[in-house]
Amino acid sequence: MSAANATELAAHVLEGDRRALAQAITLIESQRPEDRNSGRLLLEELVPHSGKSVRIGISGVPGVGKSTFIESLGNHLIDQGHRVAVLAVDPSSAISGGSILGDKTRMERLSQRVEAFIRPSPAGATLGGVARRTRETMLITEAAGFDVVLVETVGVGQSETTVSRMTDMFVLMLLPGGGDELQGIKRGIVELADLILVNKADGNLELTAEQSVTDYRKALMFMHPRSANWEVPVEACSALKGEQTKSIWKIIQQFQSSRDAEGLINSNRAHQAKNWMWNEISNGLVERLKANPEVAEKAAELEQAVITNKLSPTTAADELMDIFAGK
Ligand SMILES: Nc1nc2c(ncn2[C@@H]2O[C@H](COP(=O)(O)OP(=O)(O)O)[C@@H](O)[C@H]2O)c(=O)[nH]1
Ligand SMILES: [Mg+2]
Repeated sequence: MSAANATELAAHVLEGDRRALAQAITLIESQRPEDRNSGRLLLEELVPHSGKSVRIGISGVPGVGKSTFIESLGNHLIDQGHRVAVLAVDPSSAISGGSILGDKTRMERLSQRVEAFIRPSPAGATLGGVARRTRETMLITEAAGFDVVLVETVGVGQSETTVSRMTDMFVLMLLPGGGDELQGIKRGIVELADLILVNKADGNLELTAEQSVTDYRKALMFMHPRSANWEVPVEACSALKGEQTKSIWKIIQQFQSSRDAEGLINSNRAHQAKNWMWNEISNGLVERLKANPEVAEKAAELEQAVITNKLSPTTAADELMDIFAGK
C-alpha cells in the first residue's frame, strides 16, 4: 500500500468506516515488508486520536466463560450507548488456528451489532507478535470511535501479564470449586487482578461459587492489591444468565473513576507506552542483530564454542554484540 493510500485509509477509519477499520488492522498485521512503512504511517495518523476508551483485560482458563461474559457485558454497554471493541490475545491460536467459531457462537448477538467490533487473535504469530498487533489494534479501534475495549486472553501464564500491561483494569474469571483451584492458580496472576469474578454461579454450582467467593476473599487479604486504594472485589456471577452484568459494570466504573481521580489511568498508560517502546527495542534489536551478515558469519562458530564449553555464553554474546555495534 502506498503512503497516499495509507493516509486515505486513516481518514476513513476516523470517520468510523468499519471496512476501513478491518483493512487497517489487516495492514498492521501484515508481515510483508512492503506493508511495514504504510502500516507505520497509518498508525502515526491514528495514534493522536486514540486513548478515549476504557481498556479492560479479561482473563481466565479456557471454558471459564470469558466470551459468554463479554457477550453479556458488551450488549449491556451498547444498550447504554457505548461502542465496544473485543480483541483476543490467544497465542495458542498460532497452533489451533484460533477459536473464532467458538467465540462467534458465544458472542452471537454482539457480533451482529454495528456498535461492536470483534477481532480474533491472528493465527501464526508468537505471543510477542499477537501482543504488538493487539496493542496497535486497540489504538486503531479507539481512533475509530470505540469507547470500550475488551481484551480477552486465555490463561496460559505469560499472556495475562502481557494483557495487564496494555489495559487499565484486569478482570480475572475463576470457576467455582474449592481450595484445589485456589492452589493451582498462580499467585502472580491473582495479584494482577483488579476484580475477580467467580463465574457459573448458577444451577447446582451456585452454592459452590458462593463458597469460592468467601475463600478467595480470605486469600486476597494476604496478597498485595495491584492498585493502591482499591480493595479487589470478589463477586459471584453467571455470565450465562447475565443478572450481575449491570452491577459488575458499576464496579468497573467505580474502579475507573477512583483511579482517574488520582490521575492514575493516565500515568499508568504513560508508563505502559514507555515500556512498550523499550520492549519493541529489545525485540527489534535482536531481529536486526540476527539479520546482520557479519554477526551471522561469526555466530555459528561462537555457538559451537559455547556448546563445547570453550567459551562462556556471556563472552560469546558480548563478542557478537560488539560485532553488531561495529566495535
Ligand atoms: N452454567 C454456566 N455455563 C456457562 C457460563 N458462562 C459460560 N458457560 C458455558 O461455558 C462454556 C465455555 O464458555 P466460553 O464463554 O466460550 O468460555 P471462554 O473459553 O472462557 O471464552 C460454554 O459452553 C458456555 O455456555 C455460566 O455463567 N454458567
Ligand atoms: Mg473465549
